[in-house]
This record gives sequence, C-alpha cells and structure tokens, in this order.
Amino acid sequence: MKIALTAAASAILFACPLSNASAHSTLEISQATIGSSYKGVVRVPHGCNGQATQTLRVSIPDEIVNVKPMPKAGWQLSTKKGPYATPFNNHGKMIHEGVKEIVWSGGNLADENYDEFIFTGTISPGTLPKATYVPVVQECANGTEKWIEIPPAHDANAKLKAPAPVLQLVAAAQGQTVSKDYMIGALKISAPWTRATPKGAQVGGGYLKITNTGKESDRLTGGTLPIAGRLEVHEMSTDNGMMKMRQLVQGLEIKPGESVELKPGGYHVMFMQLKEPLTAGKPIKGTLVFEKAGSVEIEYQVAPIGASAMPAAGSGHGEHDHH
Ligand SMILES: [Cu+2]
Repeated sequence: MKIALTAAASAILFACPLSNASAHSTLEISQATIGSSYKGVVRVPHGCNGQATQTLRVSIPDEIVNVKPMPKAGWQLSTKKGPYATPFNNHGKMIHEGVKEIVWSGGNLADENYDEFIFTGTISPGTLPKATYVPVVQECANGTEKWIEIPPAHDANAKLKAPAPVLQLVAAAQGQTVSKDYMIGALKISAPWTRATPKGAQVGGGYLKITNTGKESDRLTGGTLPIAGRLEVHEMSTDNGMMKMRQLVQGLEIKPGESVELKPGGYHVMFMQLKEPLTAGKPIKGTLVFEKAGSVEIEYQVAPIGASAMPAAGSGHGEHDHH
C-alpha cells in the first residue's frame, strides 16, 4: 500500500516531543511465542494533527487467533469477525473464524494524552517464526492517523513514516514446548513425545498417555511413523535385575475409565528400522492405531538424546486459554 505523506505531515512527526519510537503507535509487548497466549497492548501516544482520537481500529493479522478485546470505559467496543486463513485447533475443536478487527469508538483521547487499548489472543500453533503486523488507525474529528505501513519483504528494517506496530513471532524454546492432546472416539491421547536419536540408530521410543473416557475397552495395536519401517507396541520390564523389552503382540489394553502412561522404562511405542534420525526440537507426525477407535494422527515433540522426560511437557497443556 502507498501512503502519501506531505511535507507538513512529516514535519509534525519530527516535531513530536517524544522520542521517535514512542511517537508511533506500537505494541507494548512486541514478541510472542507461537502456540502461546498473547496480550496485545496498543499504545497510542498522540492524536491526529493536534486533534483528539475518537475511534481506534486495530486489524488482527492471520497469525493471531482466539482474539478477545478488553472493553474500555468511555468507549464503545465492536468487532468484525471473519474466516481464519488457517483453522485453529483449540483442544481438538477446529475453530474456523474469529475477530479480525477491533473498533473502540465514541471516545475522546486528547492529543496531549496517552492511552492503551488491550486485547488477548493466541499465536496460531502452525505459524512459522517471523514478523507480523497489527495495523492501527486512529480517527479524529477531521482526519486520521494510519499506522499501517508494512516493510517490504526484502527489507525488514526499511525506514517507514507510519509503520504498523510489529510483533515478532518466535518458536517455543526448548522446555516450553506446547504439547497437544488428541481425541479419537472416547480415547484421549496426551502429550506425545520422543527423543532424538544418534545418527545411524535403528530404533526410537515414543511416549504418551492414553485415557479411555468411554465405556468399552480398547487396545493400542500399532501405528506408523514416516521415517520408520514399522512401529510396535512394547513393554519394558525388569527380570532378574535385567531390563527386558517385549512386543505386546495383542496390543496394549486401555480399560474404560482408566489411563495408561507410556513412558521410559515401561510401555512405549517402538519405532523400528529408522531411516533417518529423530531431531531434538523438530516435532514429527505419525499415527496410532487402536483396535476399535481406529487410526489417529498425532505429533510427537522431540526431546534431546537420552532425555528421561519431555521438559515441562507437564499434563499436556501449554498456556492456552481454557473455556
Ligand atoms: Cu521397545
């Protein structure tokens, strides 16, 4: 988009008594973790050309889903909803649309004052690390101030006259991995994880928790992993002080109302004939197959080589909103 900037307009920007950075409309927290919740605080440092701001419009980029604006005393709040570019999986429920624009109107923010406008949301879990932008438009009695410029793809540091507030999206650090839950029929699969394997290793173990919320027993009988020749269900046990592993040919039973945990030293799924190593921090998708419930696609978080647990994987929840 093109913004026509007159000499007068740039003069006003330069004459702004605040430092250049704070003269712009910006986000107080300019970094967010993919898959985590985010609190957006839009800072509005002045009005349009000396006039009071009466309306503030905030556009929500595709990467921020599950948005809820905070009402503000003295302002009317409205939102515009629209479809998400990528549907958002909220604990197994697919959400296809949500808030795309927030409008606070009917207010009166004098030019010499400063105010903040707040919303919460979630950074869509499938997003890649990058910068995204939250364009803001201030409307005054006569005129507008548009913070909507986005730097060109080839020059992220381009100097812009009226930049849109930027938000850097970063991957969850090791140990803050957002693990996921999956439902297949009455079975809940929580926090699948595995660990990195050394180059040339033939086998790897997969761990997770299965809860049967139904009234019928079911059995985990197998599954797939794209980089493994096959997958088996195993039990590890101690026999005369020796750790022994055996395949559960009949599968692993999950009785109604019970949970079974697959963990190091106990039950696990075994990836056999690995064609390439598992890499720490690089999640991998696979399937599990149950006798009655059928096949379900899951994603394993990958812990470092030799890890005894997925760091901070906990009960399978990151910092999502709970409804
Ligand atoms: Cu095994």
